[in-house]
Amino acid sequence: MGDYFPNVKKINYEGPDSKNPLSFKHYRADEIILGKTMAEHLRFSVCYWHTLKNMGADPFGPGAIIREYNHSSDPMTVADQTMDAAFEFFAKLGVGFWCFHDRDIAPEADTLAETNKRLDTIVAKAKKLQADTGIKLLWGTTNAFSHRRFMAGAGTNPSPDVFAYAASQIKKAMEITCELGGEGYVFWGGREGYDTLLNTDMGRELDHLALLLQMAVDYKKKIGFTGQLYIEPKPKEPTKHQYDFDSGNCYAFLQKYNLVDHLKMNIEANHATLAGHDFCHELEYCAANGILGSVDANRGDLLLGWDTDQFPTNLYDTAQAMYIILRNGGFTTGGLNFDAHVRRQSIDTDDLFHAHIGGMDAFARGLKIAAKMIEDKAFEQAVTERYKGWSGELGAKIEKKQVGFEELEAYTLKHGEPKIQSGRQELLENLLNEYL
Ligand code: XLS
Ligand code: NI
Ligand code: NI
Repeated sequence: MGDYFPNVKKINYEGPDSKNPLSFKHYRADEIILGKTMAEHLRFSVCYWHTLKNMGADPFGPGAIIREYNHSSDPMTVADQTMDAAFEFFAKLGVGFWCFHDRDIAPEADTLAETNKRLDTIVAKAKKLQADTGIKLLWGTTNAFSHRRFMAGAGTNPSPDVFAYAASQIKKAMEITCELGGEGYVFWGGREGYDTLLNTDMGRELDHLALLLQMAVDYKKKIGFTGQLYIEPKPKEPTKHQYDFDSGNCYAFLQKYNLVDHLKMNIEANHATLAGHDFCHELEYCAANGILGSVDANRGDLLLGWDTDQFPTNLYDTAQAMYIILRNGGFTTGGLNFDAHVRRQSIDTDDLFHAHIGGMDAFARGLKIAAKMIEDKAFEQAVTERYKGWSGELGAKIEKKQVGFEELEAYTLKHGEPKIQSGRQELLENLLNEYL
């Protein structure tokens, strides 16, 4: 491990009264909530691409952040030092997991063979650091969107040669994820979408995307990789219209191509809002359909309207998100991965710690609030009450498919105008605020 963050020691829980900004006020890894530790519930993960590699570049200028591990002119020295810095950071923060894209951890060389060799070198190092620290890989993924060869997509590229390149890259990324004991593997559609329909055969592109995923499912079996596969929906950016628009859209795609048993969703908060939903809508949709897998924990900025990938700080969101996640049985293979980066002006290494500490405390509070909401059953009772008609005779007959239009018409003619009830939204919103 490195010594790239010398000013920061291990971050400890000091409680809500502490004035030390480099401490947790709410996240106490071993505190038991509803029968599990906070660490087991929250399964925090640091992402390599933002936390280690993002230097604050935006569409108007290059990065403004300078990191000690990033100085060498030799790209493999940078990769090696970055891995040391990464594990120093993970360990000081006290997270259990990390995530990476293949190209984050080792730079691309002139040929695929040479690139894969570089990956092997870095993966051997990561494996050792994982063993030394006990930090595990939540998921791995492929960057098949940055290189110019992927400008028109990877699986949906008009060229089968580019499709083949993407497949080769995913093959290797799945192998190294398996080698590192990864608990999952993510497919974010990168540039799988279109900028104009005038040059696009949408039906064919969707068929190809499904073929690529089917190959991944087959190869997973072949190499004995037992991690969970996920799709990460996102509606736009970089293309005007990404095919994996939202979880509803992805679910339809998976069903059409018989992939639904093999992939779950990795829901990113900022992608949910870009799709015109909110974070909780996407989580609840997945929970309702048995496809909730993992979470990219971040937030957007309503006024900017793009994927700003900010750290989550909003308790209203984290509490309601944890309420959904807990009622769905909690995470199994998934976790809360901070797919978030500090702002361009946050140039100090301390800022990286403040960002993650804030996100972890926001979710720790969310967890505690959600646990209390579950224990009190107030919201559960309100929902049960609202649907209680369905436990009566008529509701049961409809749900059991014992009646059709004719029987329901006869019932309505007999009983007349239905009784209606208040939705009680304001009451419930006020109640939620009592918990915050
Ligand atoms: C980009 C995505 C990406 C995925 C992993 O918007 O969020 O970071 O999480 O490829
Ligand atoms: Ni993401
Ligand atoms: Ni994002």
